[in-house]
Parts: sequence; C-alpha cells; structure tokens
Amino acid sequence: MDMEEMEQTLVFLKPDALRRGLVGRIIGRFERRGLQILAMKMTRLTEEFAREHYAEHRGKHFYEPLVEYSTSGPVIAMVLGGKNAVRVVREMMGETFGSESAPGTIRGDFGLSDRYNLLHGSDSRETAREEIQRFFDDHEIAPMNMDELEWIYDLTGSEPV
Ligand code: 3AN
Repeated sequence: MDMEEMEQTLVFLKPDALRRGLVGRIIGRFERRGLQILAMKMTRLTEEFAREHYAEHRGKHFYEPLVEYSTSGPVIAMVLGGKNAVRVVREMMGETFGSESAPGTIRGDFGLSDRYNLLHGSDSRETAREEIQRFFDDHEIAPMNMDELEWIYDLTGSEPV
C-alpha cells in the first residue's frame, strides 16, 4: 500500500475544552471518523511555546489575548493519522469561531465564542510536520495500526480507497 496517502496532523484541545469537560466527546469524534491516535499528551504550553506556535499572528490585535488564552490551563495535544487527515480534521473543526461554524462541526456544536474556540488543527501538510515536531519526539509517535486500517479503507489495491 502507498503510505504516502496517509497523512498526519497535529491537534490540540485548548484549555476551554478541558475546563468544560468536552475532551472525550471531541476525541471520540476523531476516533469514530476512523482517524488513528498516533500520539497524545496532556501538557501546558509555556508562553514562549505559544508565541512560537502562533508566530504568524504576531502584531495582530488578537495575538496577546490568544497567547494568554492558550497558556491559561492544560491542553491535550495529539497526532492523528489517516487519509487526507489535515483537511478532514479542519472540516470537522468548523470555522475559526463557534459563532460562525455549521452544526455538525466541533466548534459549531460545542461553542459560540469568538475567542474560546476549543481546539487547534494544522492547516497544511507542511505546517503539520512542523507542529508535530514542536510537540512530540519521534519515538512518542506510533506507526499506523495496519490491522485496524483494513476495516476503514479498501486496501486491496495499490493505494487505500
Ligand atoms: P484556526 O484555528 O481556524 O486555524 P487561525 O490559524 O487562522 O485559525 O488562527 C489561529 C487562532 O487565532 C485561532 N484559533 C483563533 O483563536 C485566533 N484568531 C484567528 N483569527 C482571529 C480573529 N480575527 N480574531 C480573534 N482571534 C483570531
């Protein structure tokens, strides 16, 4: 099978998701979709780490509150793997804010805030690679579970369908 088809993406559940007791329900959605959890840890972002993670927003009006919010409590970071994982996770998340997100998406079902938006997901394959490295050491990331994969995709051909 062509494993190039299988993407990895970095998700972290933000402090509001933990405070509101939504962790299991959010992670359950990813599992149900067929995405595999390849790494996971609860941690707390340092200010320096958050500033680096959100560096592209430096100078914008929401940058300081965003750093404050994302460091205000523990987060749960994970690597998810699956076909088109980056795009699939972004679609499952919804728009940037709950107030603008469609029902059926995570933000659209669990939030209304224009700041507390529950989770982060990488926005491209390249960003995912960088973010995964920032959060995890290589040895912390499990390979895809192939036994499970054959019930999620048709693996009889040269690539997963
Ligand atoms: P997303 O989380 O949907 O990928 P990004 O990557 O554009 O959104 O922005 C990163 C974070 O910055 C968002 N999760 C949100 O918390 C915050 N943010 C983005 N745009 C705005 C904005 N216009 N006003 C306030 N906060 C914002």
